[in-house]
Amino acid sequence: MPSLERTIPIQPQSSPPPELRPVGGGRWAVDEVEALFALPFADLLFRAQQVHRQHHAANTVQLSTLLSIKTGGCAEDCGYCSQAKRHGAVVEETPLLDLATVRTTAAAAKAQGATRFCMGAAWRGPKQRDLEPVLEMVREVKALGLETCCTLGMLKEGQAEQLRDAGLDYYNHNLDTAPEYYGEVITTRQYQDRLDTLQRVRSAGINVCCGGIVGMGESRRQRAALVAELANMEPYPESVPINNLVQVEGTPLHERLGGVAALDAFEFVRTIAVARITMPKALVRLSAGRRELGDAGQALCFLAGANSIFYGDRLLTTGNPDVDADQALFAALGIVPA
Ligand code: SAM
Ligand code: DTB
Ligand code: SF4
Repeated sequence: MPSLERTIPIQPQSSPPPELRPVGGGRWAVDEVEALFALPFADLLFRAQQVHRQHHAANTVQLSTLLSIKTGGCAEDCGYCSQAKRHGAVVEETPLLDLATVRTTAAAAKAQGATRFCMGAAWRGPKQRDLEPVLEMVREVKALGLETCCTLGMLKEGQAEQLRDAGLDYYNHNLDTAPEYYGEVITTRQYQDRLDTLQRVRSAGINVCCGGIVGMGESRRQRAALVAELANMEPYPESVPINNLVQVEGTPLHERLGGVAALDAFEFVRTIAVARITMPKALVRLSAGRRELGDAGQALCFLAGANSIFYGDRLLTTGNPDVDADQALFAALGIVPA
């Protein structure tokens, strides 16, 4: 077979890539991030690929598996969430799982190829009596040779250190949306509460996993503001989950948006690309909403610089592509799990 070089002449680039750093002393202005969003689609993806290949191995994707260790009955009022008690029990409540179940599920995730195991609990934040059994879970999962991650809500003084000492590698706590849209989605806690927990995680020396949700009815400028907020953290998060809202019946956002996707797939892909450009070294995780995107949409997300996914048939309370479907997609795209 003739080589590609011989059959397809490679066009030299007409000009060097434009400056990708923010101009304002290292911080990203919302205007600058919005300008990235506004680029022609192919130019945006081209830039994102350039940044991606400077900082990461091409064609590799990191796999994280999620487990809901305590489901439903949450006191908060997050408008997107199936687990808030006040939304009328959209999901069945389940108390904290026992250690053996967590161990077995984590071992199965590892056998399927996951490298990180993330345990999520529907709490505003853990009480000390809640934290003790979770520390045991972290020790067990770590002992299996997996990276450990927890998402337990807001942490109080000293709790991050306990998690670190148990072997926690990452703590997931999302900013969720732009500061100016936050009050439209959640009223029972403030943006500053989220930032305070993230600071506690950072100070304890745990890696930060922090991203948000798009498709909640926010404007493009507000999406840009969320990305700017993440990118301007010092340092920016090691992992950045970008969730496309899963509209769950019974939640206020489902009611507001009527079950109709608020974003087209291209805008979601753009969000991934902008996250990649502004946070070059982060793992950018293509998170909730993969089933709705389909294979072609996901392929564009990988092209835009996503290099991590939630892997396994369930997220917390909603579905996720089957492991077999993901394996087939990786094979079709030549992707190798990292
Ligand atoms: N209760 C803890 C908290 O809120 O921090 C941890 C679990 S909470 C379910 C973790 C994250 O999942 C949320 O911050 C949100 O970003 C994401 N999430 C929850 N429901 C979602 C949905 N329906 N669609 C997309 N992302 C969602
Ligand atoms: C994150 O950013 N997304 C995950 C994880 N962190 C905890 C959760 C997605 C939840 C999707 C809706 C559900 O399954 O309940
Ligand atoms: Fe509770 Fe977390 Fe759901 Fe908010 S996102 S209602 S804090 S489980």
